[in-house]
Amino acid sequence: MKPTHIEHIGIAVNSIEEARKYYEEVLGLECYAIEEVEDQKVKTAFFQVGQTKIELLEATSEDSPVAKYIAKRGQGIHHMAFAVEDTDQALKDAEEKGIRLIDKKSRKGAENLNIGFLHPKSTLGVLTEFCCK
Ligand code: CMX
Repeated sequence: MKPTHIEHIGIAVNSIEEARKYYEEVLGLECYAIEEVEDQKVKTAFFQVGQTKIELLEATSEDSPVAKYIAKRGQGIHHMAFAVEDTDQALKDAEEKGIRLIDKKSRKGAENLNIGFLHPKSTLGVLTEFCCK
């Protein structure tokens, strides 16, 4: 398993409608998609920056991981996602190296990617995602 690039950086925000103004009006980026991921209890908004995307994350319910994150730490960088060839294989490789998994198997995330998370307590405090098409 060797990540090819950073696929996206997830940023927890209180409101996409409010937060997108900074990305659009100050950074001059274009929001090319807004999508709700029911399974993850988030609404997402995407901005492309080279090979990498910025993914704004707004909680859609009080028990959303993003709502819990903001309640504890405030708005900010929530996770980093690496593009890998095969998410299930990458999860397996990480587990074999002693990393605690959140997802034993990949699931469908935004943009129909196959995603899987590693636990931040096992990855130096950075919630880490693998994803592939
Ligand atoms: N980054 C770093 N640390 C985090 C974190 C994050 N995003 N979220 C939680 N933590 C830390 C907490 O600060 C806490 O640490 P302390 O015990 O030192 O206080 C610890 O992890 C446990 O956190 P918690 O608030 O008790 O929350 P849970 O254990 O219930 O859940 C986690 C934490 C990471 C397992 C959960 O948020 C999760 O499963 N995340 C993966 C799914 C997800 O985040 N989906 C949203 C985005 C999906 C998308 O991009 O489509």
